[in-house]
Amino acid sequence: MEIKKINIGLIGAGFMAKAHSIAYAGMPMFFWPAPAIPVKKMIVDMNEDIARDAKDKLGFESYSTDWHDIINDPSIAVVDICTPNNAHADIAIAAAEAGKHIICEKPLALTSEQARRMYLAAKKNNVKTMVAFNYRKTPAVQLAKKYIDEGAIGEILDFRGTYLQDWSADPESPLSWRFQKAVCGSGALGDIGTHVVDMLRFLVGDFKKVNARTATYIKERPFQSGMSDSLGNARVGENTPKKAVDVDDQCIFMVECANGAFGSIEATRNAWGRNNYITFEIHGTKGSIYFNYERRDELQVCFADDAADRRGFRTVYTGPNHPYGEGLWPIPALGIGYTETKIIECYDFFRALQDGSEAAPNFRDGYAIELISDAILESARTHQWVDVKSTEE
Ligand code: SOE
Repeated sequence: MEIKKINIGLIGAGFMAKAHSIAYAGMPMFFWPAPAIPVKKMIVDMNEDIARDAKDKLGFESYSTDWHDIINDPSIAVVDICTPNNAHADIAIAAAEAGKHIICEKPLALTSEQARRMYLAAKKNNVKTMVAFNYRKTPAVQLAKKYIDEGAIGEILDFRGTYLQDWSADPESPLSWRFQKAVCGSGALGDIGTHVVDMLRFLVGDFKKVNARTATYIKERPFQSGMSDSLGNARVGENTPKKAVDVDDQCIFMVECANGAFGSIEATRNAWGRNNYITFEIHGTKGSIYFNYERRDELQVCFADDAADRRGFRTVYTGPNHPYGEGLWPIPALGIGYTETKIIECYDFFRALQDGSEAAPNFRDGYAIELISDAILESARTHQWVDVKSTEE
């Protein structure tokens, strides 16, 4: 069987470049016949040593230090943006104008205004887009969506979500780009809170209003220049001057959804002992669902219709009978990892290219999440409920 090859140009050779490159290689091995064979054509990093190394390590055919080389290469059909957030908009808009399909790391942009321009450029040029909110691709999260859509927990009443990490809890960990508003846009909110927003929008529905508080507990950190980031593990030398942190360490907010459900979400990278603690619990009129990414093979469910003497949370281990099970592992509980979520993300994107459907989450979702983030930050300033603007306003 002849399967189409699609050339990829990837920009930004850090942590995410590794995750996406593994996904390009692995996707056809899991999902066969694959919707396309991704070909790792060119990788770009501003730092030539990093770019050259990444080419060899991640298996690209060529490298460059200038992302325009990807935009100007007519053989490249997909642009993959893995840079820090401040570079997303320029690259994505140039890629859309060159007619290239785009995968962009999260959050989509520095501001909702940038996100809007990205969304409109993609729409005008009719290119497919994906924002890499990969956690919704976890099979257990997709199973939660299936149960909800089938009505298995009835009408959703309320929910709560968390994303807790501890890699920035040490005040001596560096002020990397993730703490500089001009580069990242916002702190814990944009970096990790948006993942939970994406999952709960996907599961529960559109957010209508929010009421938020944010805090910056560690007011200054040793300054780290450049775009590399080892997530709290780096040390920048004892006498490194400190600079002010101008983004949130923590955000907590209440949500009212368009369908009437209420919820709360919290995000922090300063919760000692918590590593990648992404959780949600959703209560409906006929049951409840609980998920914790640190136990991502499992979905806990309770169905009100169970006999009274056996009602309670049960654990379903995802496997071949669950979403994406046809391509993953042959028995439940062999272990879903971060890589599998990225492989599924890649599969969904190439399926959209193949059949012309919309990928999800796409730039419209990414823009909607920027509008939610705006409302959260405004509410944190005013201490009022703030309405979330619609992407169509
Ligand atoms: C740092 O908080 C980070 O790398 C996030 O940026 C990612 O989106 C998350 O998946 C892991 O943690």
